[in-house]
Amino acid sequence: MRIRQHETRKGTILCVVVVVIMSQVDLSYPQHVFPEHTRRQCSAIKKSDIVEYIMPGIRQLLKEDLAELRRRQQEMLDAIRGGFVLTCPYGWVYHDDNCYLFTQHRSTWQNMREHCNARGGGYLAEIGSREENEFVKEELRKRHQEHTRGSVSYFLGGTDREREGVWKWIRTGELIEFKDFKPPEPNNDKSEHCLTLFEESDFGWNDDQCDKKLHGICKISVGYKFT
Ligand SMILES: [Ca+2]
Ligand SMILES: [Ca+2]
Repeated sequence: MRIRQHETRKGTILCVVVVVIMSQVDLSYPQHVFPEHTRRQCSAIKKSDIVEYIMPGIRQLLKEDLAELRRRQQEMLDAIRGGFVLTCPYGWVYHDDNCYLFTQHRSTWQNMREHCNARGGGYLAEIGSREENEFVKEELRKRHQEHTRGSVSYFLGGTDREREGVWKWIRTGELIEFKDFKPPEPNNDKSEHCLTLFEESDFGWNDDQCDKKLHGICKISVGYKFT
């Protein structure tokens, strides 16, 4: 009796598994895939059988996912208790572990550097890749869809004031490798030594005068301790 029960249970499990698999590839599975005795056995499967054999597995998976979510939540709480902010402050935009602030006010390049620094130790943005450049340009396009006339510029943290045509990031002194100047820029027209993104060229790069009052883009690492 016990052996018979065991075999019936095995057959039911087999049917449940086969039905689940075959229903993904062939909706007409019972008619030509299984022999007669298998079809009879499978047709006897009840909803309660599926609940008995499949649901425990699903419940276990849900438990594991929940445990993982709890672990990650705890990690975040620990980080916040340690004084580190893992998301950007209000008004900043998150991208790839960095926060970006697109200033609404305008000031000179030097004053904009100080403004960024006063915002929790940020700096005038450095752009290190085509992907990051595209992110920044897309953010600017969103902000200037209608209300400007192509004349808006945003300072970045690059300059060639030490040596004409040699572009460096002011914070680190490193040479700028990725560039997105749109010809005829950089043209050093009337001594332009500060790097901007210029709306007229769909926010391509431009050299502009450092004493102009323009918008700026501040940047800071997302793990930085804001004070
Ligand atoms: Ca220049
Ligand atoms: Ca220029």
